[in-house]
This record gives sequence, structure tokens and C-alpha cells, in this order.
Amino acid sequence: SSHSETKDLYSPFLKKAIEMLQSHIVLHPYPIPEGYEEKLATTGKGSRQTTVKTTSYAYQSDKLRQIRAAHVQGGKALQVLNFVIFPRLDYDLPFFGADLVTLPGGHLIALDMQPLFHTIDYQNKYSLLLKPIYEKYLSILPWGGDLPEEAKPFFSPCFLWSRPSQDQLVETHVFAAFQEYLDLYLRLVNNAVPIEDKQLLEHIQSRHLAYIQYRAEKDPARGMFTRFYGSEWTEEYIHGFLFDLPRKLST
Ligand code: DBV
Repeated sequence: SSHSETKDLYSPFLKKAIEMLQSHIVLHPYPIPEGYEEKLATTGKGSRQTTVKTTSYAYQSDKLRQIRAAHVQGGKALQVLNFVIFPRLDYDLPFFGADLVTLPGGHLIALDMQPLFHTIDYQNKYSLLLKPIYEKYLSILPWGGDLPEEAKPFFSPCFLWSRPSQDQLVETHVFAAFQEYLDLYLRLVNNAVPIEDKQLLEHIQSRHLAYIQYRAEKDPARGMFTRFYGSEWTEEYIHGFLFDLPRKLST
């Protein structure tokens, strides 16, 4: 079997992210629903049989409601790290969003500090701080192509979006960009102060819900997870773990 030769592209990203989190903030565990910490499925027939493993990670801190990662390992042509940080609702911080996807057709890289608002003040406070980092990598990484129109409200002007064809680009420049985006984000978290304005707090909550609802509804991994693990597991994973805010607010 070629399994031992398989390059595990995103494990170094995950390891680095956890190290960076630990060095910037005090992390506490965040509960992962029972049975969702690790899930295995076997796909393909005969010599093409492979195991697809999905592993979940989750933490929280005083300012961050949920820091979670889903890591899918299914051999050379199926690797995913979806890593999102959801701030607590009394901060106006953006979301940290990374979707690192390797499929038979190639790599798909989405990296951003996803904004709550698109005002000039908000851009100056958060989004535009990424600009020098964004521009550095924009010139190295090939543009990922058109996005669905309805996704655009959820991305910042510094959304790094690429479909590189070489593994090597992922291991070098994408890895470096990931670390720079996360480092800036964690510094913004450390500087953030709670919001007290009632109206703004309501506004923040409604933007969180809009973002989560969009992502849960349009989750591009739904098809993949359903094929491997069935729809019952998949829907519970999406609504009970990956995008869980509506449930947490209702209990
Ligand atoms: N995406 C997720 C989760 C994943 C995941 C939780 C754990 O949100 C994986 C797994 N993303 C994943 C996979 C694909 C994509 C694609 C498997 C490929 C789907 C396929 O080709 O079959 C950014 N991710 C994408 C795409 C975008 C993103 C734009 C391409 C979608 C397409 O081509 O239709 N990040 C993703 C996204 C938002 C975001 C849509 C929206 C706000 O933040």
C-alpha cells in the first residue's frame, strides 16, 4: 500500500496553530459531542480501499467562544483542515477562518479574518491590518477563481483565496501565510476589550447568527461527509459541533 508514503499536508498547520494559541492565550477545553472526536469510514474497493479519518479539536478562552478544527485524512488526494475561531458575543472581533482542502483536482486554500461588518471604521480597526501580509502572498499564490455571490458578504478585502497546483506551495507559502494571519489575529484578540453598547451587542449577535447560518446551510463538506459517514452523523456534526451557536443560544 502507498499509505506510508502519503504526505500529511495539514498536520503541521494544526500542530503549529495549537502551539501559537497556547503561547498567546490561556486555552480551556471546549466540549466535543460524544462520538464526534474521531470518526472512521472505509471507502473504495479492493486495492483502492482507504480509510477516511475525521478528527475534531476544540478549545475556548476568556474572549473566544469556540476555537475548533476538523481534520480529515483520507490519503494523498483527500486532506482537509477546516479551522475556525468564533469570538465571544461581547467582542466585535472578526472570525478567524481557514479552509485548507486537498482533493483529487488539487488544493483549495481559503484564509481570512472574516468581518462582522463592512464599515470603514471596522475595516480600519481590523481588516486592513492584514493588508501588508495579504499583498505579500497574493503575488505568490494563484487566484482561486470566482466565488458564489452570496459568500462575498462574509469575507474581508484581505481574503486569501487560491487554488495552487503544487504541494510545495502549500508546504511553504501557504504555511507561512497561515501563521502570519493567525499571529495577527491572536494579537488583535489580546488587545480586544468587551463591547458594552447594547445596540452594538445586538448587532454583533445577529452577524454571528447570519454567518453561522450561512456556513451551516452551504457547508461545502456536507456532500463529502454524507458519503463517508451518512446524513445523520453529518447533520449532527454540522449543527451540534461545527456551527453550534444557534443551539448554544437556545439552551
Ligand atoms: N468546509 C467547511 C468545513 C469543511 C470544509 C467545515 C471540515 O466549512 C471543507 C470540512 N471546503 C471543504 C471542502 C471543499 C470546500 C470548498 C471539502 C470542496 C468541496 C468540493 O469541491 O466538493 C471557503 N471552501 C470551499 C469553497 C469555498 C470555501 C469558497 C469552494 C466552494 C465551491 O467551489 O462551491 N470558507 C469556505 C466558505 C466560507 C468560508 C464557503 C463561507 C463563508 O468561510
